[in-house]
Amino acid sequence: MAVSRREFIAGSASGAAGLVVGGVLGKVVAGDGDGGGGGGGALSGDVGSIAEARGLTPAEVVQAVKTVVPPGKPELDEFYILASGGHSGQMLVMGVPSMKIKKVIGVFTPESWQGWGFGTDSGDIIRAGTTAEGGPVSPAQPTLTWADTHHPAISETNGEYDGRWVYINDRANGRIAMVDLRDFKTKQIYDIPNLLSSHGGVFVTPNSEYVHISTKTPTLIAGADVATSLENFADSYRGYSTFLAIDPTTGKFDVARSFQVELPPYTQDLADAGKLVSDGWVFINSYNSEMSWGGNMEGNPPIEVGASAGDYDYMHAINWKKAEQVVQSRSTVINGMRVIPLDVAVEEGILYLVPEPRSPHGVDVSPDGNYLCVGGKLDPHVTIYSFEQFQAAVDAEDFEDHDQFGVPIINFDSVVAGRVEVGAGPLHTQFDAEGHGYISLFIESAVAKFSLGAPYFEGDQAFQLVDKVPVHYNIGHLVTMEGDTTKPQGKYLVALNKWSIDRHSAVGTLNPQNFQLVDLDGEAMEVLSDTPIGMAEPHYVQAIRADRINAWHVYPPGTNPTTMEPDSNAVVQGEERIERNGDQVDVFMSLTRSQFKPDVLRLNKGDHVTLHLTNIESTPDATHGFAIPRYNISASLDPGEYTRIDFVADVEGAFAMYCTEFCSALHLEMQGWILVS
Ligand code: CUK
Ligand code: CUA
Repeated sequence: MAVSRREFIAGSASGAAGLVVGGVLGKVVAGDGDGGGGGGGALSGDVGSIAEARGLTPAEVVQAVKTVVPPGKPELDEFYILASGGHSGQMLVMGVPSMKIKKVIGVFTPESWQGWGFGTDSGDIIRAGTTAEGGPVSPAQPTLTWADTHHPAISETNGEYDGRWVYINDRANGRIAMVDLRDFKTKQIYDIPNLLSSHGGVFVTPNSEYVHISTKTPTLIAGADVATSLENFADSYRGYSTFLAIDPTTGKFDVARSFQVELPPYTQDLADAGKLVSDGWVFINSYNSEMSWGGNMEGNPPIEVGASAGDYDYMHAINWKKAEQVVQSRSTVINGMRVIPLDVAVEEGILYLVPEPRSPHGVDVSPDGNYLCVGGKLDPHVTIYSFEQFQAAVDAEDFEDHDQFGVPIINFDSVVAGRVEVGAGPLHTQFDAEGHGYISLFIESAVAKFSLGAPYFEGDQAFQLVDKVPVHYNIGHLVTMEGDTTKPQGKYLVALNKWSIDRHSAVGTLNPQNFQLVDLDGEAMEVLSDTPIGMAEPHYVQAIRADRINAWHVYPPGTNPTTMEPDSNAVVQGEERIERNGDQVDVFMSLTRSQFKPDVLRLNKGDHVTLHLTNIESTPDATHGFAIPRYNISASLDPGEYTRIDFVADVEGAFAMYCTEFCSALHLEMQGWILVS
């Protein structure tokens, strides 16, 4: 609702709006305010006139002031969020509170503007992510070039984000990638053995010992009869919890030190690492403990019905510190990965099940490590378990039963610390430093704030619904700033909404996802802004304090981003050359403003060509592109960067190579000729 300038100023006398408007608008222009009403008026004058002309309320002006990052003040974005790019296969980098997208990182999918996967050695990273044993691929399409990224996980030191690396999974194909936050580029993609798909089981342990990733739909066991496997589900399928060891210097996966724990063939879903008191454990939700497999045209209920038949599913609690020792002596190797069999995991006290209300989705561990908050999609409560009670129940063997695979089921009543009725369709929980949880309510389209128990809140203050704010619409994940670490920062919350009817300008029959920024500092939660995400469907995001990121501005001269080391084939100015050896041609080329050197390549048809390209600039942002028309080759080299391109000159003609970045006044002249004759 728009207000007149007079109302605007009068109405702003109370609350934060009054402070800002009163202060900033000290010099309100005299006049009756008729001049600017409606659209199309020139936006001049003071804040009040402009707000009036644009039909903004005082509250909306305050919201804008809280989120604006004016030109030249990037430091006002106090946080980065690293968001999955959904089925684009990429990752997004955004700022908070501006909510502006700063970068799209090419991960699993070729991304032409970055030269990611278009002829450079980055293609080797994408190809390597397709070829692990156990990763079924079509001989006709040996390289997977799409993915469904879901859950980013930032590396941690002592339970806090350390800003070094971020991992992200491919829900579709059960793969994982590692991105280095020095240059925000992907370094490794790994196709995990025994995982056909994955979902939310991605997180890093508190000192980045491991990144965890688990199966979503369970995997067919080698040797099981495919045709009858669904009817014999319990014997034919298994889940796997994977602990991928992280190399402490490079952040890459150390497969030799990695291992898996075999799980029952339920559908393992979201997961989180224990921390502080619960460090050494991980917790994984599951649904479909009914092992329903569909067959709705074969006389069976659809999976959605079959998987919701029971009243409870099971949270899996895995003692990874114990598993790390047991794997040395009691594992089998399946498809190149050490696996602790299910019966060994039970015998050794590595795996326990905890009943949880049916169709659970998120499990999130509180900053002190003691509370495990579970949202059940079909239950209006958040169920809050205590790790200390869980530990006592394990020690006392306080089991209510065992499942059909022999896994002990902890007595539900012994481990529940509290339940809070929060609303319809609770999914994921994040935290602040004061002992509140914030849970997304998918069906209700809202965020509910609730209190945890001791040491944060005691007596009738504990486990209470505190506040609720509507969001638009159908919220999935949400994130508070560093809200899944031991040191949450509070301040803001971002709601990741799946639907956005009437929230953005019409862009055809598919609406964008809608990120909403929520202010957590006031008495009540308040939505500050809507941001359309013009690609795919981000699932999870993590938010990290900007001052924890130590990104490079330029590469040390000749750096190969795939190794982050200077490359022996990089050139310095004056050493550019072409070396021919039979039909192998090596070109050592420099790129600088505004020329390629050499700028003419004379090739014979059929030559095997290796281009060693080095951007010899040291000026930040002096990036050059390198593209060859019709050869499907595109590279992008940041200052100091080396990259390699291999191709066969199998098409005759004159091809005009050019730079794809407008790098200088003579950028258009940054071109050259490749003659294939
Ligand atoms: S999931 Cu819960 S809303 Cu992939 Cu983490 Cu999307
Ligand atoms: Cu280099 Cu344009």
